[in-house]
Amino acid sequence: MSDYLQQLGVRQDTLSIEEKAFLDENGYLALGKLLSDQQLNDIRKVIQRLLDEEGERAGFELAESKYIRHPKEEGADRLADLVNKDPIFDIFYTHPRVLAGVAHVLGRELKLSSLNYRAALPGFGQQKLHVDWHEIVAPADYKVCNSIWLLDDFSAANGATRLVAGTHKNGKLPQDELEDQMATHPEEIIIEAPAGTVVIFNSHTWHGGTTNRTDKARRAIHSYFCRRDQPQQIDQSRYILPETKTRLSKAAIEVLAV
Ligand SMILES: O=C(O)CCC(=O)C(=O)O
Repeated sequence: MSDYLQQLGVRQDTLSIEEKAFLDENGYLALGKLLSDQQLNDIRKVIQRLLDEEGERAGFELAESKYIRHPKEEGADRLADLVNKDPIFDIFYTHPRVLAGVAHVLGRELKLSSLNYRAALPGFGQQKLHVDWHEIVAPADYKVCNSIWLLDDFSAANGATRLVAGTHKNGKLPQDELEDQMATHPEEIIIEAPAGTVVIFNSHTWHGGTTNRTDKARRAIHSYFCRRDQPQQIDQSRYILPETKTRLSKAAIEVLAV
């Protein structure tokens, strides 16, 4: 294990053999509830404060990135660069179980790509089934891996994420295979789980948002990682603030690769 992962508490057995096998086979893994109800309440308050403060500008960092093709999404609230917006978000890229899952997919040389918030607003949220990479990659040559942190209970009704298990290994891209990427896929599964749950998914697994048919926002944070030899979605060196550098451990700074 790389030193910085070890220092952050990642061990060979941080994920069980069964969990690793499930992730290999299906391209995703539910890690259980990693955030307490108190943490969830505190995080939701900070998110609301940022949405109020940033208003129309919210998520502007996405538009500044050349690695994000669709920075704006109708009916979705977005916030970006959470790394520099409150210490409450430190856990999202230093939690040993998340790092162990990402390291299992990408190998030990990994870094944070972006830490963003996405909420599917009532009536919106359906996305194309997609992968987060522009081309097919060989199995075991994965470049990107995501973790979704549920800030609300996810259900089939409120715009939970969908995934087509095993597609990270099929050597096919959804845009080449599907007539309608927006349509429900016969084999898709919906992540239904309580708030506080974290689900890792290999970003080469076909996935996407679904429509929120309730009257409340469906909120989540995406802690998105890439291999160390790949560009970050949000250039962490460009945005890092002195107070973030002072606050974080050397190992956490390594995860940001700044
Ligand atoms: O928030 C979700 O449910 C999935 C979001 C996603 O895959 C994306 O924005 O690319």
